[in-house]
Amino acid sequence: MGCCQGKDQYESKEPFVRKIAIVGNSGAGKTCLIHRYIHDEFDENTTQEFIPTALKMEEKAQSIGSGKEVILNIYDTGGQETFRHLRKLNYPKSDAAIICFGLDSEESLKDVDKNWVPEMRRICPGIPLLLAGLKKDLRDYRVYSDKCLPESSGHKMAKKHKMVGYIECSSWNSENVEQVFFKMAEAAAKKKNTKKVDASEFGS
Ligand SMILES: Nc1nc2c(ncn2[C@@H]2O[C@H](COP(=O)(O)OP(=O)(O)OP(=O)(O)O)[C@@H](O)[C@H]2O)c(=O)[nH]1
Ligand SMILES: [Mg+2]
Repeated sequence: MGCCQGKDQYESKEPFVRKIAIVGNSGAGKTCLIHRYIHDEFDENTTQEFIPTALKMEEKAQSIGSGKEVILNIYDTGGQETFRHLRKLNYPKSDAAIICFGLDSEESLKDVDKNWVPEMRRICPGIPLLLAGLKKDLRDYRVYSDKCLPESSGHKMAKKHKMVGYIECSSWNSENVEQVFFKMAEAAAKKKNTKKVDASEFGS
């Protein structure tokens, strides 16, 4: 076995690469989550004008403890229906996925159940999925707090789909953002022999 594969790779101190897909409804806050993680700042441009993503890749080395590092190739996929085909072309070879919803949007949580988990499970069977509830800061504002989903609904959804966990975070104030990627990197690093599926099998 080569130095960059399977058990040897996870146990070695050398950094290795994992492809992480970030999926969820348009407007859930995926691009802001990645921007906060990579640049440690809130993406202020998004407050002036909402710019939907098509597809974007960012890279960052994430420590997973005991001196080990994983290079995360983070694929930001646009949640809009227009980008459905582009998303599906990009999913294969993902080692793990963060499925996102906005804590202020019940519809975005319903779509985790209806669209995002089934889509990922079908195209990337067996990869670890982490559920992330975004915009946690909105709970601190009285005008939004009543509208925000309770923490229990995220835990319930993660349990239903046997995801590796549920984390609520805020790209606005950075709460728990690092934890989301730490948890995902850890799970992706442990995952071996992911079944790779060719995108051409899935049509549009
Ligand atoms: N209050 C608050 N607003 C946020 C947060 N994250 C994102 N937003 C806002 O939510 C909106 C959508 O954010 P994006 O990150 O662009 O959403 P997206 O999921 O990437 O959307 P698509 O690219 O279309 O799939 C923007 O107006 C952001 O400013 C957050 O943590 N807190
Ligand atoms: Mg985006």
